[in-house]
Amino acid sequence: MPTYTLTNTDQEQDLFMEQIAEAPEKRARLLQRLLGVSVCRHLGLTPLPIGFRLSVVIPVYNERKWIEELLKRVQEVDIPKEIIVVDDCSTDGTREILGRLDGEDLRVIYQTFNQGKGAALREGFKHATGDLVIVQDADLEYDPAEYRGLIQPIIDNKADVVFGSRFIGETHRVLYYWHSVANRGLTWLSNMFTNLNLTDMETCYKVFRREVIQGVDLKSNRFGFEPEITAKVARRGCRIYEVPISYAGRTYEEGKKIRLRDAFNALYCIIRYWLKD
Ligand SMILES: Nc1nc2c(ncn2[C@@H]2O[C@H](COP(=O)(O)OP(=O)(O)O)[C@@H](O)[C@H]2O)c(=O)[nH]1
Ligand SMILES: [Mg+2]
Repeated sequence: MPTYTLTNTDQEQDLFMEQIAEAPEKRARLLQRLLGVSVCRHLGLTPLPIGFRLSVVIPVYNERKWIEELLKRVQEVDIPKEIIVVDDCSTDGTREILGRLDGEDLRVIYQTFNQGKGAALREGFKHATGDLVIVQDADLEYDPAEYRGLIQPIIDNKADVVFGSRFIGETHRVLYYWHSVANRGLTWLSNMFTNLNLTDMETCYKVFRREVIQGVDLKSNRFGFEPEITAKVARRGCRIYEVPISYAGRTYEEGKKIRLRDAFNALYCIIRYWLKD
């Protein structure tokens, strides 16, 4: 590799930058030398273990408007990864878009009938082969650019599971008041039963060591997945961390699907999975 000095010609500098850009581990090492190890750790720029891979599992139901842009944003994330999309029998043209995008780093699994987010995730988790597994909704409410921060506590071997919290200080869209009340209420109730001090149980961004998520027997087919997995990782004594994330909430006109009855179902699941694994 050519050395980089201020007197290099423009072409030499471009060549150097190209070579660095092609090799993420070289880039991480160069940044460590420039900025120092502790600054890089603080910024989440520590090199990933050699051969590391993240599995991104995306449940999709009628997300024609967002799916393409979302997948582009996931693909742009500079982490070695596999993308597993589970289409839950969409009827709005999403399937056709996915059929076109299915490829090397992106696998699409088609459910034969609509079963819900939980069932789609269960199917996706079965196919995951990465070291870690992250859940990604198929809209643009959550930002894939935040994966690096989310996986860091597990990379540092401090955690087995990480929840991204929308309520501890990142940028968020100001939207439905009663949703935030319901979210806080459900998190509070879940915490009472699990004895965890989470601030956002219902968050989409949950990261697991692959052995953890493939080792639990998940039952909820719809949005009950969130309280169920929370109860199950708590019961297993997993080390859980929370990381602040941003949130660009969408409106029902923009495609939001969660309803009041899902809040009641979450309530039921909190108690059900506290009583019985
Ligand atoms: N597989 C599946 N996914 C669903 C269903 N309903 C919603 N989703 C997906 O679950 C995710 C969350 O849905 P969303 O309406 O944004 O709810 P919220 O963000 O949790 O309030 C999105 O990716 C949806 O496409 C469903 O019936 N089946
Ligand atoms: Mg959403």
